[in-house]
Amino acid sequence: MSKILQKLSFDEVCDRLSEKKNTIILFHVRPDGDAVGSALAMKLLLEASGSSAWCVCGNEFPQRLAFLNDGIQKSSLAESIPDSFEIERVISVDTASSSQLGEMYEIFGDKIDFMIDHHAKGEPYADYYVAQDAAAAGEIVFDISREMLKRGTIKEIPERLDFCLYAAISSDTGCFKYSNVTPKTHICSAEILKSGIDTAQINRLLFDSKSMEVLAVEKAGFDTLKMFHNGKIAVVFFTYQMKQKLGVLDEHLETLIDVARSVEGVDVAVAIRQPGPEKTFRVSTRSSNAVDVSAVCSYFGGGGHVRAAGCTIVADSIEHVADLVVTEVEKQIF
Ligand SMILES: [Mn+2]
Repeated sequence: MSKILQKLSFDEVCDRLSEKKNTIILFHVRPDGDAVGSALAMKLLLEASGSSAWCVCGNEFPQRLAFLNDGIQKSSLAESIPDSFEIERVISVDTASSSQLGEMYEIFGDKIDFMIDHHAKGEPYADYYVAQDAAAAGEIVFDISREMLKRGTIKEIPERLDFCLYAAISSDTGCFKYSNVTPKTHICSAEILKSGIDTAQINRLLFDSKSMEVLAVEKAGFDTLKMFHNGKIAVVFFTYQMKQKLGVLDEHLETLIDVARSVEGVDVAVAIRQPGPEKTFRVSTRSSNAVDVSAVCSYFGGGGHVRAAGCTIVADSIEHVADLVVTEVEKQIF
């Protein structure tokens, strides 16, 4: 029997979070700046309100985001939960569907109290608060933090909280460049800036500095670039063989899609990568105009936002995956 999931109001979320409980905060696999930033901010917030909290993910905190978790929590793996930590509550942030929790769903799935998210096309797996107009989960955690301050649940905004939230918001908006940015996004950021954190440094670390591994991936990815539909669709590949040859990790492949997206005239960018030797391919898509890539990815069982979505496809070759995806994108263009 599946339990009936309840849609929560903002106040109900704040009420539940105000209860002092040892809390596990889950966030999605292949974590990005929003997942890590909003989870860490939630930990700081809960600790300030008298709860204990620990962030957990199926993957380790990515190396490139180490500036966020450094000094707050060393590891995000389930093994890192202290033995003395008696779990009383499990929540998730920035995670639209249970599959995005990876193996953590098997461990914690039936214990999740509620989820806080901002994705339009998710499948709730617990009681949920989903603010689809929020550019990042960080924006929601920002609102919660200010509400808890107003209520007196916390006495002050914890040190580092705004730092984590700014990184979360900047990360999910591509440094305030994407179409998900709203006046509210800037209002949150303006409030955060008042705390005097070095936002230029955060943005440099998030966007203007890349490891040699990431640059090697982009270089190799550039050589695979293929254009379709009169230059409106750009596709880049990254096979398991390339991954082994360059000795890079999955976390180094995140900007691969930017190679396709940066080509002049491109409306839809597609990055296809093969994480392991199996014929299972991860597809990321980005749209710069009205093309709904979440519809494309939903067709293959995935999901995401209108302009940023992903799916997994099993096929005999990476070229075949490209054909399948391009055909679906073309249906959306017309
Ligand atoms: Mn997000």
